[in-house]
Amino acid sequence: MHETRERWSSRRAFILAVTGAAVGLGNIWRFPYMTGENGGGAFLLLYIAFVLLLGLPVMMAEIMIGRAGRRSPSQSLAVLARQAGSSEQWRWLGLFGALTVFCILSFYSVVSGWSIEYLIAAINGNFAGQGPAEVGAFFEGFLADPLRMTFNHTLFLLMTMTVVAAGVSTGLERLNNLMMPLLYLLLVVLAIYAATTDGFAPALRWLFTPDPTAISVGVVLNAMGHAFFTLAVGACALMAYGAYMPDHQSLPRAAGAVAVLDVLVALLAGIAIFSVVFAQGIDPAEGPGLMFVTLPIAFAELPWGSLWLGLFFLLLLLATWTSSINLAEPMVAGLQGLGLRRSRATALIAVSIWLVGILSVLSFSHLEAVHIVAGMNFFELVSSVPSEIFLPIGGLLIAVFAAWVMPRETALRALDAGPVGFRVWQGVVRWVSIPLTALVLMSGLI
Ligand code: TYR
Repeated sequence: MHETRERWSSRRAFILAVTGAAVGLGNIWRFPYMTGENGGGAFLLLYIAFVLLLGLPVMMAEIMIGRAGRRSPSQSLAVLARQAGSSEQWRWLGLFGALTVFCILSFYSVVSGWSIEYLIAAINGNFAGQGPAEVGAFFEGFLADPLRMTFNHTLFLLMTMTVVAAGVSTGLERLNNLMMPLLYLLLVVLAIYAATTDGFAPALRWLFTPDPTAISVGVVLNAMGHAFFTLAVGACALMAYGAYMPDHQSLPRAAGAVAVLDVLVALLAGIAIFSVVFAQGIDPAEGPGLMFVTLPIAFAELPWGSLWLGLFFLLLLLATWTSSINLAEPMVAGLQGLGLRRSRATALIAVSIWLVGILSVLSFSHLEAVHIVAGMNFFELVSSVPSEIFLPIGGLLIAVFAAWVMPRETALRALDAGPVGFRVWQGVVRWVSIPLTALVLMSGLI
């Protein structure tokens, strides 16, 4: 396949697109419940350290490869490897990325479907004046209803695949322009509301005073996986977006902006959610339901609560939409690289993801007690192993390729940060990101 000529229309459009991929369930749903399950402040500290030391430099590596190759991830890797006199087998890394995003999207679509349910319930005013018990019961009732969940999963997947089939950059740009600022605004409103509750002070204490005794190998592994997940790094999906990056744009600046915007969303969501947790005496380690039982309670206490809540789930839905489009893109680009038409490739991926997603749907009812490995049911498995193990492995290989294999001149040009910027980036990736990821992965696997 030849180089793609498609480009994001501006530097801002590129930053918005990558932020769209990064900001999603990871920030608003996964971050709070992972923090709750992994001991609060200690997890937050580790997660931020990993974002800075691993996520950000590897994000640059990943986008850089796409930008230098200007093809689908596998093809970019193969072409650049050939240029460097290395093995074209590097193309398999693109395939491994596709496997990773496949697993992630299969559960991501299901959980995003939960937002659809909540959006409708909010508009109908179902949560008005309700406390933790009623909101919890609503959530339980919904989880026990595989048909409703399948319906939402189907709807969400259709939304995603319609945009993907049309080609990513056009539709997505307009969507991002509108949604991102609104999402921030709403999160700030929520955080301000949180500051007026009794739970605010304990929430800040829980989030910002790390307890070193809470740190274990598992917590470190989870924090590292989450840093990759939240930045959408490690599955070659950003590589696919890098292929459309305009020519004159500093990559470190763009990636830095994305990381700041991404962490900010997580922090705002965390502050809002944990304020409710502590004000209402909810268990922080509640698990994947944490956001879905806390936020309706918070909004119910605001004037015009149902309206705010509906708006919030609408924005969350849009945020997860832009992420899932990014998740689907490398698979579709990959199949297209094999000669399939874009529409066919999209349909094939959509049907496969839908089918596997059903297993996640059933993990909350019929298959709840069916443990696949290590006591995890299907949903628990796909929502943890691909993020915590596959993304770091992919990220590690991407980093090795960019910092050790790619020809220096090509890499220098693709980073677009001058010789000094390049040396700093390369030094950090070679001597910090790669060894650290390998070390954490190994201790986790042992
Ligand atoms: N970053 C997204 C989120 O936080 C999830 C994601 C992961 C998106 C990997 C894309 C990707 O390639 O919700």
